[in-house]
Amino acid sequence: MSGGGLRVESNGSPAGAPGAQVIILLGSKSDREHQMAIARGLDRFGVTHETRIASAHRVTRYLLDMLEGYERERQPRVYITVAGRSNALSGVVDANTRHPVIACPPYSERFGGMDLLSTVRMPGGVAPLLVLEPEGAALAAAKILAIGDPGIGERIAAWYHDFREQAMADDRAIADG
Ligand code: RP5
Repeated sequence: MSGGGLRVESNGSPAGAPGAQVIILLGSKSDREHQMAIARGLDRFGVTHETRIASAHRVTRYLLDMLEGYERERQPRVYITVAGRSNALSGVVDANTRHPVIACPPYSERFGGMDLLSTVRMPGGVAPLLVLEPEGAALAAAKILAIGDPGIGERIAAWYHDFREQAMADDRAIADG
């Protein structure tokens, strides 16, 4: 366990490039529901994933130690960061890794949805991608890892095939009354 953190899930899937992996990083265990939707999306494409909890505000040093441990490893990785309210996590992780970071903050309608602004603007040299839907974040991460892993790419292509078939079937069903 890198950094000695609480590891809440690892699907241990054998699929994917040797070692290709998504790390889902949560700011709090209260982000678990969002995390589960991301995990389901990654499972759909056979992408190995692991979940950790490390708030950038509350346990900064702990988070940096955790990232340092991951950075020492050579495997292809994408981070998906999930933190609400004031999202320091996505920017701090992005500034401390060579891997792509996808920010996927949990839904919040409080304060007119203002929390989202903390993920939209970043300082120079800090560039987490932003995907708001958990299934979309999983798909984006899978596509990034598919660059080095044709198996993931094939599963994505198969999923798109079924997705389009369903969309056309919906049209036929409504046209046939
Ligand atoms: C952030 O604020 C968490 O990532 C979560 O989305 C939200 C609420 O956190 P807690 O109330 O569980 O600390 O810190």
